[in-house]
Amino acid sequence: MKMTFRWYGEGNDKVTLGNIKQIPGVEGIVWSLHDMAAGELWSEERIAKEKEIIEAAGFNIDVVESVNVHEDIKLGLPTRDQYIDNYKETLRRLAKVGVKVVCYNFMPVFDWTRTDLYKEMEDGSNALFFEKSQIANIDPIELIEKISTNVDVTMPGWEPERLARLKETFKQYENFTAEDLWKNLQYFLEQVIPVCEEVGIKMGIHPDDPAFPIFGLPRLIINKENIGRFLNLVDSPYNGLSLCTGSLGSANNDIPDIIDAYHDRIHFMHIRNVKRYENGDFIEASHRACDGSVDTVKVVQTLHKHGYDGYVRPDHGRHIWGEEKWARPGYGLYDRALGIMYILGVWDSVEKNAKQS
Ligand SMILES: [Mn+2]
Repeated sequence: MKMTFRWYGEGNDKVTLGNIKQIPGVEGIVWSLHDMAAGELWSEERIAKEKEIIEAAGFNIDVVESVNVHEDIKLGLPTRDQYIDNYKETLRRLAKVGVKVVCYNFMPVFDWTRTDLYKEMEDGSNALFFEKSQIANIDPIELIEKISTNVDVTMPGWEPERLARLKETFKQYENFTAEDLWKNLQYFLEQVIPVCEEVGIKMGIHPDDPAFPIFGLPRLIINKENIGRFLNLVDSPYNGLSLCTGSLGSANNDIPDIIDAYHDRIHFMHIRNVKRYENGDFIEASHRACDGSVDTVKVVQTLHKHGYDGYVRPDHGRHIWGEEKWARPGYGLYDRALGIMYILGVWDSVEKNAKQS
């Protein structure tokens, strides 16, 4: 298991590389060029610059999250081919500087959805919250406006250019079915995976978040059965998963069982916990197993059992010790660092037991 930490780049993240360096065990930075619109070709200069900054701080650049997929590809429009060509060329350029894994998702319109980015918990920390009844009664555009008003950073998946076109995009998805989306995903993979095989980049799709349909939009990567279908669309080790325990944990999925079934296709793990309530609400809890609905101990044990040597990162953390005043929603420093220590603590103890027996 290779530990990593997501970082938004110089001037775009108040957490510094120096901060991250002091967290035990972190080998790599999960990065992206966050100002690139989906479908845009990444410049070689910008890639080289990012590599230089990250490597100078003593980290590897092996994992990119994300190279975003243009909406026209998901919609299957005739214009998709130019964006797929850009995607392939970006992958070639990333491979050239040593990138090994690219994370992406194939969710229509939104990358992720919550109803509150600063829900206060009993202990005074706060976290991202999803209240099901709010989603049922609100127009998606109104929701995004409501919850993003007090956030002064651009969040991945909610870029201004994407939000500006929201109404139009929703219109394009009228009468669009899950089968349409499967077909367009297959088309994309059939184009992109041969390039990955050639240049040595492993693609890891991120599950849909939350892992159930919202706003009438189809969702594909939401459970074991659909993940199996996805892997068979193009049956290549380069067509794999960024398995996120938080996203899959928003619905009643047996995540250790999913790891058992598909471990050889997992290239990247997002490990975090969520606490699900009976009414369908969920909140992002600490990484500790007893604090949420995901058995994070069993997740790490299962990875160890299969000799997992891919990349891992703690996923979202709560805001603690007042960092909601400066940190990105879900991407503060402290709780993610605590998450790393929990994951490594479980891993090290399992490793020690395995060696003794
Ligand atoms: Mn995730």
